[in-house]
Amino acid sequence: MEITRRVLVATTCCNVLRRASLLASYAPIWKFRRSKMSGDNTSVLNQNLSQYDPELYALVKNEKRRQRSGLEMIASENFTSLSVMQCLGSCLTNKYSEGLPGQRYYGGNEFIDKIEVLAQKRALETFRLNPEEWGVNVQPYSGSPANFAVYTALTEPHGRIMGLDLPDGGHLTHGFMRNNKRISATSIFFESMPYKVNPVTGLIDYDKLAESARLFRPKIIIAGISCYSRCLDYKRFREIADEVDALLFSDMSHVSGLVAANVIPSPFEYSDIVTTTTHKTLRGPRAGVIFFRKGVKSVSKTGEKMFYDFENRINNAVFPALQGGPHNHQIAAIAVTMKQAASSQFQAYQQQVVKNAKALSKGLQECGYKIVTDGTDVHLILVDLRSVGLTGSKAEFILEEINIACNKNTVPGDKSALNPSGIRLGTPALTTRGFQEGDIQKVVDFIHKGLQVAKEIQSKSGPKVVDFKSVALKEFKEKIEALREEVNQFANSFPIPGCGEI
Ligand code: DSN
Repeated sequence: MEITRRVLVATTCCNVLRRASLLASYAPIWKFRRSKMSGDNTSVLNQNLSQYDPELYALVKNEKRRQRSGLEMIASENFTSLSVMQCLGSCLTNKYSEGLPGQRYYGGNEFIDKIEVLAQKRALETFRLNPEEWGVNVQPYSGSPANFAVYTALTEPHGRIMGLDLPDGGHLTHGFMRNNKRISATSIFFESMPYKVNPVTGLIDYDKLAESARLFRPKIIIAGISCYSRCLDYKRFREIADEVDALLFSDMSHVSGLVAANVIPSPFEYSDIVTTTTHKTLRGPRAGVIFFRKGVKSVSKTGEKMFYDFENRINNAVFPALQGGPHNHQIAAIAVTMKQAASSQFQAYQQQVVKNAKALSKGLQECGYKIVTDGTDVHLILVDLRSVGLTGSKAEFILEEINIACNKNTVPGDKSALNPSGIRLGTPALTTRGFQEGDIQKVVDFIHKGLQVAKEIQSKSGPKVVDFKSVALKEFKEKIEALREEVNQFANSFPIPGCGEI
């Protein structure tokens, strides 16, 4: 017995020793694998961007410097928060989760499901929607895929859609085509007939829209803008849609932050479907969201209930029809954004965005510039430069030279989209940095000084943009540099949120 026990102990010890020496012989391989694959701080995969790729790091740093030392006035841009950026740079980017929460095609989605459900819940709460009446899909990669999913879901190929024409302030994805050339996929795959603004007032001509809709009989009417400074009349859109038996689809991308904060009228009361990007006034990640009506649509005289059938159609259009795996880092960032957008600070921010846009409009009018529609209700203005003999391209160029970022834009009545007569200016990004009306007056001064220089240059160069740029860079270099320095100093005195290490 004793012998047997000794033999057993000896054998076990031998086995342990043999295993230990075997393990020891593998150790270098493991070490190599660990350092190669993960976990080890010396591994390439764990290096900071600054260490691993100084070339790219320097470019990102330069972009950060540009954002901080300039005045960001592109109406569709904003500075998002640190929490949003942390979601975007998180491990969530590693995960595949095709399908919807609870019905995925991949395992390991316990937490991803919770994140997506949280984003959905908060999205509905932020826009004060009853979950019995509205559903939401938070998976679209951005605004264009969201809008394309809506058409895919709600109409057949070549189905008819009507949106505001791009040169009149609409968006590419509202069916843009030009001179019989189909530019946007939304006009390639669907039949598009645009509606217009009144060329004198710059306001949407709802009577003409109604007239065209009666003839065209669209399946979908789109209430949405990319450059329009007045609130949309959603009630009127609904009446027109009902008259021709069309669906009303509102794309509130530009104004969704203002809607969340209850600063302008909401499209939800009158719309069947609402989309938004989440990175404009809403100040979140670059992503898209689709809201759709659900539940009881109507009850017949005999008490029979009719139900909306958008939910499956929209969800299936997003995945599997158009997209693959959702971008879970974006979805988490949407959840954070919706939490922020429901706060009282966010409401105060949006009120200031509009106050600043009004101050910008008034200040430029006082300097002699014509503002389309004579003002604004929202976060942007459209400056008609015909009043001062300049074009949008020249203004955009000179303002960029002095570190004010904006974009050239068509104004009502423009013949060419390639040589537009206006610039679009927005206040969301500046307001995020803490600008108030007094600061906006300073911005007005900079813009006016820049455009005065542009006029001087033009009087020497003549009308061609190429000559204008050449004269500007050769003969007005010092004047431009001095003005740029003033802008830099002013801009640098305001903080930018959301920028971590880089
Ligand atoms: N490109 C955006 C804008 O500037 O309005 C819309 O997608």
